[in-house]
Amino acid sequence: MTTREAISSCRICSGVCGLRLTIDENDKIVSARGDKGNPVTRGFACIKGLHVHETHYHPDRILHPLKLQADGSFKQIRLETALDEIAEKLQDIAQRHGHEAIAGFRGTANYLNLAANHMLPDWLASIGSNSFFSTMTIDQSAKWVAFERLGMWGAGLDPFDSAEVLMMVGTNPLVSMGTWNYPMQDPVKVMKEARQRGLKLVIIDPRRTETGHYADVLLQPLPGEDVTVVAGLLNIIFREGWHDAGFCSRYVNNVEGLMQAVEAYTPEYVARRADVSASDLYAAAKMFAEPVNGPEGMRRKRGSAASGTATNMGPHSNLAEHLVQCLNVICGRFAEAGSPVSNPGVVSPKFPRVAAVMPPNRSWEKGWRSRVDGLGTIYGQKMSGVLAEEITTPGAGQLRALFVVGGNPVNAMPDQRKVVDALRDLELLVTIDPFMTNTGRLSHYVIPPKMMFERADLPSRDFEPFTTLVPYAQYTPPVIPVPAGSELVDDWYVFWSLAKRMGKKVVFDGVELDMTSSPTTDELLAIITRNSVVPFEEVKRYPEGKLFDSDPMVVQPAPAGELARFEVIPDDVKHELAAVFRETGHNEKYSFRLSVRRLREVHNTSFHNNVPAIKRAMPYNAAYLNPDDIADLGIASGDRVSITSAHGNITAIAEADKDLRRGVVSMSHGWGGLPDDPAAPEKGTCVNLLISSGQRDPINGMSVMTGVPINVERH
Ligand SMILES: Nc1nc2c(c(=O)[nH]1)N[C@H]1C(S)=C(S)[C@@H](COP(=O)(O)OP(=O)(O)OC[C@H]3O[C@@H](n4cnc5c(=O)[nH]c(N)nc54)[C@H](O)[C@@H]3O)O[C@H]1N2
Ligand SMILES: Nc1nc2c(c(=O)[nH]1)N[C@H]1C(S)=C(S)[C@@H](COP(=O)(O)OP(=O)(O)OC[C@H]3O[C@@H](n4cnc5c(=O)[nH]c(N)nc54)[C@H](O)[C@@H]3O)O[C@H]1N2
Ligand code: SF4
Ligand SMILES: [Mo]
Repeated sequence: MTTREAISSCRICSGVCGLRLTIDENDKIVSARGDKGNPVTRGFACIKGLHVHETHYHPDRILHPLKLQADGSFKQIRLETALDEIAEKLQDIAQRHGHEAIAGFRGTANYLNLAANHMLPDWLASIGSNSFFSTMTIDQSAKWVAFERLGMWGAGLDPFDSAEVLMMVGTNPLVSMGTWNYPMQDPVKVMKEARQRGLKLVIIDPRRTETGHYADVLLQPLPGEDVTVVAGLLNIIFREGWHDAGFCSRYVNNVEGLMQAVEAYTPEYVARRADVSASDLYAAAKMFAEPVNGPEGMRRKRGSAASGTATNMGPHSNLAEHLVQCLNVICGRFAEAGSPVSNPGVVSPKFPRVAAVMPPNRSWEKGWRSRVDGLGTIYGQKMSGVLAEEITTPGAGQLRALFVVGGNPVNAMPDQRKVVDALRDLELLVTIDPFMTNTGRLSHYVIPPKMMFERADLPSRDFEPFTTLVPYAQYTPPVIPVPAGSELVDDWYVFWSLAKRMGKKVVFDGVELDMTSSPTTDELLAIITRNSVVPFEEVKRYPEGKLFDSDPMVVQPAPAGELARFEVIPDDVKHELAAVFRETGHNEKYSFRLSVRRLREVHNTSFHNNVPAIKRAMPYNAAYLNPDDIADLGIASGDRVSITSAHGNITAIAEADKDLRRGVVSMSHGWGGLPDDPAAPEKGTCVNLLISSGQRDPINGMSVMTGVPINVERH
């Protein structure tokens, strides 16, 4: 059989691994391997990327738009007919409830789909709706809150290349490719190389993770205690005088206030509450913060602290993130004037990196306020944590129509029952997804998009400074046609064509689109990159991916005059920190805590059913427990257990994990069926039935998803 080879990239996660695809004479991808020639991903690819092509051919893939029928079944419908009907319904809803009643929800598959990623919010703006939601506000929006309360360093964290120490809290980049102070591409080799040059690691995680195996100091606290643990670290650093007093006096307001606020968080208090040893806590603080003796005397150590999802999902998640960032602030762990910028940009525009504080902004305190919890917006987004109430609470802005793009909120959102009831209450739910997800099952229309290898793409422009630490990009043209006889759509087209039908003009990334004839994906990508450091046409010349020789760039000194300062202890932070101290910590009624985690084999709600090799390797989301806890419960790996929180109950399959500390059930999200049609635990369980949406954060509406008190017993 004649075959051809094509180069592309996996766009499931920020790893953006270069792939070499073998394609047969029928244009079918028959195998994939990591592209060893790729200058950044160097052959690395995980099981998902090596099999993602199989999902293109899976019999469950939806190949034609579907419309819900009165009897609950779905019937094929022509795309343009579906769009006509949807546009008509939208006009009707807008007339009765205003345009704000029309909402969009961005799931993870919309981030690495550049044209679609920009189109969704721009479409909402074009129809006059501010109802834009994304997974960010059930994920790491605590980082946005921290930047906006504390301030942000214009030149970014201390560069990874020169880091002597990294602290990672509640994150596992060797599996997730999702840590903000660590390269997201080819993470295992990068770790080995960095360790060889002497990088030290402090890891704070209840589980000795794949990343934790490289730790010099590993703290395994109870989940949900990141505020306690990090306040304890700050306490030790201040007491030992390891903070950078010079940096603090120049760039930080009221460092004394922070010192006082963490005074109560003594190593003994932290040890008792978070169940870590006081001496390990001291060792962690020392390794991160103790200055080193250089040729010119004592100098600050280089390298930064960062958190992942867990810190941003525990109790007091915004406070926890704020304190993690305070570690960087008080130790001055930011790129200095004159230091080289490792990625001056490829698809993003050239912008100066300035060694100065960008002042706090607190955008949620300004502008639009929701009738739900009085929440505001952050970076133009409404809070997904209250999406359900935004649908069910009457009043101005009540949502009546929702577009779900590249996400599956029914399995991803806290408090599954509430989310499902709310989605059922909508007048119009449209899901754009290649598969019939549980969200799709509740939808009035399901529109199947082209999949990864069938469309042109570029990596994210706006996240480039965070996700790509070197000047690298890969333009991926479509490498296979869509399946014969199918009617599929580019995600972005749905919105362009609805705007056209509604008589609206889309201003796409600041450029007004021609609404008479449809643009191409390349034309949209060209708009997004019109000011890029490397011209789009140049990037396109390297579909195999390229590390560009960009002009060297250095961090600029701060401008003269009055400088903004970090606000390390604003009143709300101070009060919350004092309130956490007064909490008792342990809830006597519950003997375990639920802990979030990700699984290498799957991506959130995806890849549970459509790849045989993955189904064999990871058939369900087990409830991982320490082997001693398994023994104490009188159960064995593979037994069913019943898990109960104050909010709900689930049945799961127990599995021993010697890397997990005691007293914790570590379980991944995204699995299971609908509440009234649950899957057997051998096919996966929805942990979000355990998560209450009752105790939400007052700024970003986040629920507590890790450190949740639970009981476990044999089923
Ligand atoms: N393979 C794979 N990769 C993924 C994903 C996936 O589903 N699968 N999802 C992607 C997405 S959407 C995201 S946002 C990123 C997230 O990327 P990460 O934030 O790195 O996510 P995790 O790998 O779950 O790491 C969280 C770690 O926190 C630990 N933990 C749990 N509770 C606590 C706690 O209270 N405190 C502390 N200190 N640690 C705790 C867990 O044991 C776990 O090791 O990953 C992305 N990459
Ligand atoms: N309890 C608990 N809940 C959590 C978390 C947790 O740790 N614990 N983590 C949270 C986090 S960090 C996140 S990000 C969310 C994730 O929540 P979601 O984003 O809702 O979940 P995903 O599975 O990532 O959704 C991806 C969807 O996109 C579809 N898809 C694939 N390719 C394409 C495409 O080309 N176009 C379109 N339109 N669709 C495509 C897939 O079939 C899948 O249905 O879950 C959150 N929920
Ligand atoms: S899912 Fe795996 S192969 Fe795909 S980009 Fe992420 S790490 Fe790479
Ligand atoms: Mo996420």
